[in-house]
Amino acid sequence: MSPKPVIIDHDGGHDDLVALALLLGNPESVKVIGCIVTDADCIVDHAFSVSGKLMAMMHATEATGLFPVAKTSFKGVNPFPSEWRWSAKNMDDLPCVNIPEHVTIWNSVRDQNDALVGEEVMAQLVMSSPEKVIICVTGPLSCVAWCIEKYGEEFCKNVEECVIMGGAVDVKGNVFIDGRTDGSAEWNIFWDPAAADTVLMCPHLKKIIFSLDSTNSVPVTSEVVQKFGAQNKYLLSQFVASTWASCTHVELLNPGNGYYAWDVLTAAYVIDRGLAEVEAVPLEVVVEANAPNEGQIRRAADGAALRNTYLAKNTNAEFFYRLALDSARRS
Ligand code: AGV
Ligand code: CA
Repeated sequence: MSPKPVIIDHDGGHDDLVALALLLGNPESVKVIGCIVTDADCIVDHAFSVSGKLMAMMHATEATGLFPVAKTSFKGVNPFPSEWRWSAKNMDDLPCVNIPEHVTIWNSVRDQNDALVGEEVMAQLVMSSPEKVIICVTGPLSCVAWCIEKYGEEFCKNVEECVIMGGAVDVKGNVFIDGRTDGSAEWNIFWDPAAADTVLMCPHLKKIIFSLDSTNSVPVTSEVVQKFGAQNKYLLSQFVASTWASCTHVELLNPGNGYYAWDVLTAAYVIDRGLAEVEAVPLEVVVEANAPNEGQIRRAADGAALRNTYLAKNTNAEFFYRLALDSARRS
């Protein structure tokens, strides 16, 4: 089977960029045709740069194709904590993504990508694709919502499915702001609840949701990260391991609220459906501004058939970690 066309729509966190690396490391199964970056869990110029450097690295060493890397214009309703937003800056400085010959490739296409508008690029890539496209969303849903609102069915009919990291359904969320939130929302949805509402309510778009219910099975642990030492000769492996290595302290600082491979699991499912099971579950978003549970995703009373939403469950964690290790033996 020829590789499936995939757009990754991310927001520049550690695991967003590992998710991109994982997709790029599986060219037999997926062909990345676009990378859309939003100024949410990052400062967007840094995440734009790391994305381009990874693309260039894989182009130089594995002959994967170049594709548009485009920043969106969205600003969140509820911004991410500013201290989280610097991680892409650190990734941009890693030696493995700064090999001179690779950076030269990125620099030769950087300006033309810098001039793009992410939301327009997503719409055009989807609507002009000869084959239906999979969209892997590892940040807020603002861009997909914009495409639905602007182009409706013309856009939706060429999307195979949208595989989304977001929300917490039967488990606690991860937005804890003292005196403001009750901890039921998850950050990607909280950033732009109205966008999540537009996407979840759209009957024409098939959604597969990796909420905290499924991602809680895949913490980023020292045990997993240290296994990458055995394959450190590969640049892609160096990138994944260095990036994940800067996340393993989070659980120690905040027991029970550590760093997970949220986005990486979501992207891995695009590569291999064996990683989780899915169940049709009607979901709705709390959009009320300033409510303690603003941005919560919860089970809706009805509308299962209409909403076209599937919730991932029963994650196969061992299989996931193995896939992450295997995929990184490239470049
Ligand atoms: O809620 C998970 C989402 C994922 O898309 N992001 C991080 C992943 O990229 C927000 C987030 C939750 N906890 C975080 C987050 C933390 N401790 N540091 C950075 N981002
Ligand atoms: Ca993310």
